[in-house]
Amino acid sequence: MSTTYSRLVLGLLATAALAACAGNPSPEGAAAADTTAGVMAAPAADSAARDSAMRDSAMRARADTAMMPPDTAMMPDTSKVPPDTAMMPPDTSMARPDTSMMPPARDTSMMPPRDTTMMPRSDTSMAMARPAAAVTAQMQGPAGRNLGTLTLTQAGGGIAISGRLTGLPPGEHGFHIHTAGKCDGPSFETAGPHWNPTNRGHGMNNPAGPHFGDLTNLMVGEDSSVMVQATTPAGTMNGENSLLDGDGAAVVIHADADDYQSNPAGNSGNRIACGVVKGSM
Ligand SMILES: [Cu+2]
Repeated sequence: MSTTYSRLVLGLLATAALAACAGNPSPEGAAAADTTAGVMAAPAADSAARDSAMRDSAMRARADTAMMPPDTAMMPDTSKVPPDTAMMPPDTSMARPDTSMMPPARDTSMMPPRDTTMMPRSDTSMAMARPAAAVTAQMQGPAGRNLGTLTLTQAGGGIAISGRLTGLPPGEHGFHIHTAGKCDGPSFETAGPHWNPTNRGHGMNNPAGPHFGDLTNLMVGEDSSVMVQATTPAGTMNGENSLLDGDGAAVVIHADADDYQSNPAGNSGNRIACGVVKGSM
């Protein structure tokens, strides 16, 4: 076989292979073209070398036979597309774990408190008030000074009140929930009488008592602060005879100690602090 004839055969084979390759842009197709054309650089690992070798082969074939379509020499470039495309799925799969990891982290931190507070209550009337599942009373002095915030929660047979207050006169002070959600200083008379939906007498030591709103006296320290931890003898946040009724409620502190039996407020004197109960559960 003469050199010229051999080149002609190789050129024809390369043309056929490249034409086939054009219809199959996969790297496997390009590799098949290399093998069929007998290109010496075929073992080269990188596609750049392979492209270069194929281009050389195509140019030789064109020079010898003039049968090679000009644009066929460009075809090996299409073999560069599949590698780029093959890189994209890993990128997409990399983004997926990040997205799937983040929502659970948020959900885990947010869900338990809501679930825990929502679970015991199953009646539909409370479902309406779910967005703000907290009830508080920001206590203020006669001139409007902020003394601290108390938190109210449903606790067994009554309403539990807790929090830290400051700026109060040291000593023992009557402490009640009054029936109206209004705290107009300096007398706070707008808070009305004690929360007493069942019309009982005042005080735990009163045979006819107590009021739902009766609480144990606050013992304010010499530093004028007190840690409040008290529970009403009865009452609920919602439903019949509830704290969160139409006119609301207020937490009130008196100047003197409550004797737990005298009507209507245990001889506890003036109202020196008041906080409107706000929120819902
Ligand atoms: Cu009172």
